[in-house]
Amino acid sequence: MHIVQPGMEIDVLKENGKIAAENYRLMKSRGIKSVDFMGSIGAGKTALIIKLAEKLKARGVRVCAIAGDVTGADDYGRFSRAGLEAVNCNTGHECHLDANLVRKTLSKMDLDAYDVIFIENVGNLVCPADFPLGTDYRVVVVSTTEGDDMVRKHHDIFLHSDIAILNKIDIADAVDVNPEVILEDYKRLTGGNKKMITCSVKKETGLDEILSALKL
Ligand SMILES: Nc1nc2c(ncn2[C@@H]2O[C@H](COP(=O)(O)OP(=O)(O)O)[C@@H](O)[C@H]2O)c(=O)[nH]1
Ligand SMILES: [Mg+2]
Repeated sequence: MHIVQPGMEIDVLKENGKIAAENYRLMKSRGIKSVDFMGSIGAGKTALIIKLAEKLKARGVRVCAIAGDVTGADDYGRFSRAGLEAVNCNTGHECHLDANLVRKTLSKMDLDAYDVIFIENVGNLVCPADFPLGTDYRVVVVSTTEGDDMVRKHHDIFLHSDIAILNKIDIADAVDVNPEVILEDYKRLTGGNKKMITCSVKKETGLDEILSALKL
């Protein structure tokens, strides 16, 4: 039987917050900008990170990716094959990265070698929301192939992220999804204070807008 003590969840989140603040200070002390990419499996996080990194590398920016997954090295392999320096970070069982795992991963990296670190979180729209990692930006990536109801079903992750991205605009018609519905839901949820950026990683649209939203 799994018993959760009263207050335990709060303590875990508090401890995570403390370590996230340390991660933030560590990366800032080395002049690194960092981004946590959250979102469902298949939303296009890996593909997006590869494209954004290519654009930054063309400008001389030194980028590294942390590939967060429960098990395996699939995304790590994709980053590496795309010529993006990467570090693999398996959670083992957990459905999200946490600040402590990221701290351990950062400790294995040569932080003086990078200007930007992109972290790909474990694919889902629930668990990562509660666990900031200490990045400059938290980004949620969703795609048209997930249907039009993800904002209505997953308030927390959209409220906890700084930027939302709607990917796979190129196949919205093919999957019978009207992007306007998702954009409207997002606007209603966030009170119109934040913008959801539409993009197609495949067709390479919207990528410059994402970089400028990340101030990169
Ligand atoms: N049509 C289309 N496919 C995409 C787009 N972005 C990603 N994909 C595809 O969607 C699948 C999942 O992408 P992936 O980057 O692995 O998603 P992740 O699980 O969020 O990392 C892959 O087959 C990608 O090639 C896009 O903008 N349009
Ligand atoms: Mg991936």
